[in-house]
Amino acid sequence: MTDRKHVTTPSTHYQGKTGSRCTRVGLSLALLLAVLIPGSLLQAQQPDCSAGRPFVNFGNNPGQIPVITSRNGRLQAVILLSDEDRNIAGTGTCQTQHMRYFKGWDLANPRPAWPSTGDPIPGPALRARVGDLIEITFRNEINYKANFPISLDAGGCDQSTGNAIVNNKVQKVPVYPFNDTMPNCLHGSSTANIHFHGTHTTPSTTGDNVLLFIRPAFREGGKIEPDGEFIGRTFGEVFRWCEKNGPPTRWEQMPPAWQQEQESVFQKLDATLPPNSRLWHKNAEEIRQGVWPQYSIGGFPYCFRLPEYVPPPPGGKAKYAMGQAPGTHWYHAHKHGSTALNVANAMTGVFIIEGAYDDTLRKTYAGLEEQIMDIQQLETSLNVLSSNQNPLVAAPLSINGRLEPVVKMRPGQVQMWRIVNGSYRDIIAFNNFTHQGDSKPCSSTGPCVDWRQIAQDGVQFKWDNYERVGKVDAIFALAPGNRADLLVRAPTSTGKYTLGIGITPAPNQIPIPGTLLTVSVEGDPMNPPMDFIQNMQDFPEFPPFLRDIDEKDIYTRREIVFESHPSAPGRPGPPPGKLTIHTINGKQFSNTQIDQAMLLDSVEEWKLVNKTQIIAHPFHIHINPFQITEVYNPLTMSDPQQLPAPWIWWDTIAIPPASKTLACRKTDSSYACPNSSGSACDPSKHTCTVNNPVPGYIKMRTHFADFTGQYVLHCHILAHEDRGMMELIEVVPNKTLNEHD
Ligand SMILES: [Cu+2]
Repeated sequence: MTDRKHVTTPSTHYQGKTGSRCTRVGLSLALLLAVLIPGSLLQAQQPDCSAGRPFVNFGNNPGQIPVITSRNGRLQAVILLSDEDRNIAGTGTCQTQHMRYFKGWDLANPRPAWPSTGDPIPGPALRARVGDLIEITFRNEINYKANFPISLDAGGCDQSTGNAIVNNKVQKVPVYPFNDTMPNCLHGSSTANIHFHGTHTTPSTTGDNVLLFIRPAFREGGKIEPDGEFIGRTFGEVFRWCEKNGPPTRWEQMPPAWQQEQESVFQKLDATLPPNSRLWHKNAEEIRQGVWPQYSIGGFPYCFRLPEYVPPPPGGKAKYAMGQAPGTHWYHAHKHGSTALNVANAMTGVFIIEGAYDDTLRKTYAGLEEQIMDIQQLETSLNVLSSNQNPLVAAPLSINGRLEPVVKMRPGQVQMWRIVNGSYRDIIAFNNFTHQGDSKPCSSTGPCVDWRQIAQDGVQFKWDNYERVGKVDAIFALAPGNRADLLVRAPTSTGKYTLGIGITPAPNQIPIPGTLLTVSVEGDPMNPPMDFIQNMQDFPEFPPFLRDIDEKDIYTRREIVFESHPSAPGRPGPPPGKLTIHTINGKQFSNTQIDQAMLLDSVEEWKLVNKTQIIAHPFHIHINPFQITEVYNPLTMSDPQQLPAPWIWWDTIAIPPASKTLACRKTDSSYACPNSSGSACDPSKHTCTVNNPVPGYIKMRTHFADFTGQYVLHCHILAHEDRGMMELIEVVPNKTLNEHD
């Protein structure tokens, strides 16, 4: 590492107090001859980040990461955002870093033992059922004064410098923000909120509202304001109101004590800040206009329902209704400007929403054992430059806070694995299991652990797709934000098997091989051995609201273009001192401009285009999932591919990158370049090279059912989102629903 061009950032402003390691900023500063300078290592004792420790599941046994389960139709949880020292693995390193984290508990069981292993574990798993009301007391108690002094979203972009050797001398050099500007830059990392990724609910007020900025509680003289007791009491009132009336729609519906406290605490904080960083007047103006205020301090009461599907009444006005799809969803911090850093700090958790899907699986498999896996890519400072330049420096992947953990299975057992790619950056291809030690694919060496996929992004497969896509050991890939449910089957004999993956920020690159976990098959064999589901009647029934969206129902079509603009033409990366600008339809995010407006209860078809080479920007839209009907990857497909129905539902999809190398089209006797450039096809590779990159694309269909309001679509490479690759969108009321049938 020392002979590469390298800059360290020993004290970037967005790091914690003990932040001390190389951020692996892949700068190509031509004038610098930089070498790695080790930072001061503040380690009281040797931290343990070793690979191969036991897998820590979510559950309510000692040592497990808690699961908070709904009762009587309500999930009542406290999620606390705080900070502590945790051990974080780098490439071959293990260091104690000060990190932000979520922890939480059931309101009925305040502050149970929280596993304190030093591992950067995710927040608690939430387990609710379709139809439930979700009541979450979110408290932000980050000690910003002591530990993250320049993290308040009160000023401009984060600034960081690094030490580099220039002309044989150690010098401070700027490494951020260069040409990034507010609000599309990394900033304000102690402000947070929670996105409930995969929920079909209201995006407004106390729902899945990512436009909220929730600051840490105010600290003065050893006290915090508002404190947990006050929050608990006033939010209790909010939830009782919400149970009766649904989510509040106006600020005046919040308890007067909360309204007054927010104003008073904001004004106290404002008095300590320069005028352009003060916030209360912005809230006051929104409240005056009857708009839900954007800023909170110390906490926020999330209250929303996960709707059960109710068919639109025959002859009625609404044509479409969606229910919440039961499945593996997740939650994570989503404050613009700090989403990537907060998710990299482990501010994520799994959100399991149960329904008929789970009932059938448990009927088919009595005592079905589940492994819940939150894949993380942990960092305390971000490398915003490397994702399109040097994929080799990605942070390692861990599961539930541990590297390559060992999952136990009994011989002949089938388990259900709920896998969330909660990494902030990388795409993971699930390749195969191999016998530990020999690295040979099991298919060539005898019985092995194998899998079949049963759900994508928290939406169950239809039986046809279980047979077609969920074949035994079929390779699949999860972009950041994607989920998969698998049935995993152990062989009837004992042994150890490793799960081989490929890690890449782009499918057009050769993935870096790695190991995600090991399965140790041990203990009493299952008698009789369990097997994959073989009969349609044992497979979860497909709900009617997930039927295919018909072409004749499409009301309108749009094109959404993702493009990263290098700051200098013809260069693989930005020039010295410049960063790539990430845009959607040619512009960066603005919180004052609606980029797409859709009519409630309408069906649309969108072409998601990627004009960037190398990077497969993962498109994600909140509130409603979509069906993918067509794919074009210019590198691998000579023509766009129509996908066979029934189509799989997704809420995040990596769009194939643009390419100058094109797959040639097969003709009767030879291969022809699909582009009209006249380029010749390489006879061995069947590819041709053209001058202008040909964009990749995905076509998807969706309906904007049930909920109006403003929310976002964005790239799920989260530093791209923070740096502007996001659109503000709105579903607007449909007058025909009121006036005509
Ligand atoms: Cu992106």
